[in-house]
Amino acid sequence: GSTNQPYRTAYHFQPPKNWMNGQLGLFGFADPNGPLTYKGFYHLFYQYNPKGAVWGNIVWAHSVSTDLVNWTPLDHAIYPSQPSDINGCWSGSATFLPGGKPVILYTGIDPQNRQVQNLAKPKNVSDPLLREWVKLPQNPLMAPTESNKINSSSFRDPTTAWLGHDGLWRAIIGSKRDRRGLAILYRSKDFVNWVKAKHPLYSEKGTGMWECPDFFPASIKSSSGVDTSIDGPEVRHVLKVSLDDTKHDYYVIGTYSASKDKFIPDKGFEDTNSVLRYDYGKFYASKTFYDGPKNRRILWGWINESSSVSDDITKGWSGIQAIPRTIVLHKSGKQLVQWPIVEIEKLRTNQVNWPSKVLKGGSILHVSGVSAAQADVEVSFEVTKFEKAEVLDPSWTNPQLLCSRKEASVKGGLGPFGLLVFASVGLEEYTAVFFRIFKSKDKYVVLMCSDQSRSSLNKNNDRTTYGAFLDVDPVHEKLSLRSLIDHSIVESFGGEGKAGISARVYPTLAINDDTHLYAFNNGTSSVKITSLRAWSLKKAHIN
Ligand code: DQQ
Repeated sequence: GSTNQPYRTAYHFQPPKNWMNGQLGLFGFADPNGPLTYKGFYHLFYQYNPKGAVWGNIVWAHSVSTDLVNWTPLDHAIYPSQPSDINGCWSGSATFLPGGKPVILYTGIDPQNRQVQNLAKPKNVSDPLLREWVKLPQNPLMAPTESNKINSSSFRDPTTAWLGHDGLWRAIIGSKRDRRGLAILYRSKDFVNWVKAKHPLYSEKGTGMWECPDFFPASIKSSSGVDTSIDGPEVRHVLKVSLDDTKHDYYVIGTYSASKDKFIPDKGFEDTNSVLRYDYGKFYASKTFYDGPKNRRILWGWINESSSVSDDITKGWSGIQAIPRTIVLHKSGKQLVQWPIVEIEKLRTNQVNWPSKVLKGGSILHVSGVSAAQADVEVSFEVTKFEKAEVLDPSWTNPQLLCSRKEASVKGGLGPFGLLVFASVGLEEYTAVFFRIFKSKDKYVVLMCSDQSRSSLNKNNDRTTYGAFLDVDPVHEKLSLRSLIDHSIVESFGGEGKAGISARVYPTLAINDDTHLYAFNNGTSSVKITSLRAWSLKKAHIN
């Protein structure tokens, strides 16, 4: 219940408790694997430890949904059963074969602890729940050998495959050689016999191991999603990798050269410092899938805890999934834009609607009428007094460092202004999600921060502050912020989805009904709230 489990979420995906093994609901889970839609159901498979709240004993757990909000658990879909996966069933992806039959490529850990790639097929394709999966006797289909020089402890997480005009399927697998991250490319005519290509699809020196790569097209014309095999002048391609070293997901936009079977990043992305992130807080091992019936591409990401391992074991669970996000290419072609799936809005209730109001420098306004531990807030700001903006020092290139240097408590000219979420009534605890506007040579720069430094009186949590630069021109555009708040998580979107920041927090006072929400401005000059809408969110039925 919510009294002894104040951090359990109400509408984020979490696995069912495993009471059967007699432990106190111990489980842990991670990467979303092979999400797909089939015969009216969404399927989420995820890395799951049936035996504890820490990583280990990995199987593919399985839940289904008709709306991506409410979820029903099923039996584990894939678990160790043959030599090629006897030591673990790690991440992978689903692909639809012609005729609409799904198959799963996943990494297995073999008796020598080598990482190899396996194929599983539904036992019964007429079962919309896809409950049982059978593994190919030919597994593994891809393995490290003496001659292919693949590093057997760095060869994992096959992507959804795409079909070329030559009739060959392609999939990439994350890897590294020394410190060079690799997207190793394999091709196949029949999805069973896979041949390694001479060159990787893409590689980058100095980046370390690439986990959970994702490679997909995005339309330059519309906000509709496109299926993974679509190619041509109307799409750009996106390559995402999860860097094992930093535990962040990075993406690059570019061109897929089908003739060379290579990915060529756009100008501006060549430099490793210019790559973008889906989320500048906690968000890892993410994966997209094409939702055909709704014609959109959806991004799933795993968000782990910021609490100590012993706290995770005490509460008996670890890890949640971010709210699925629709992703589209921004019209500039320079970045992706993401937004929580529209279905989450059906949980909204008790709308609060503010008329436009001035938020004076130094003020804090209570947003009353919502259950602030379980809420959705959208706020837009208008800024006029640009002469008050602080000058951006050219050495301030790292937004996360800048946010931690200039936390919410540090008074500025234009900002900090934004929301205090998970706030206790005496403000002993709060998490601040806010903007600051700086003046640089010829433009204004918007910094977006999520400051966890005062989030909990329990200092035993990771309270790192996160930040991102937001590509919004505050002179001509409104500055918007949306935050999804759910007991121990706040997922924030700035600039209508141009930047996301997700944070896990564990307040001790600001829990359940003692949680409050405020709008604040700790700058010297006032800003205007042009609109603020907030809702309580109902609990979803999850597992
Ligand atoms: N988690 C899986 C791996 C993957 C990693 C193992 C990413 O396949 O590389 O549980 O979090």
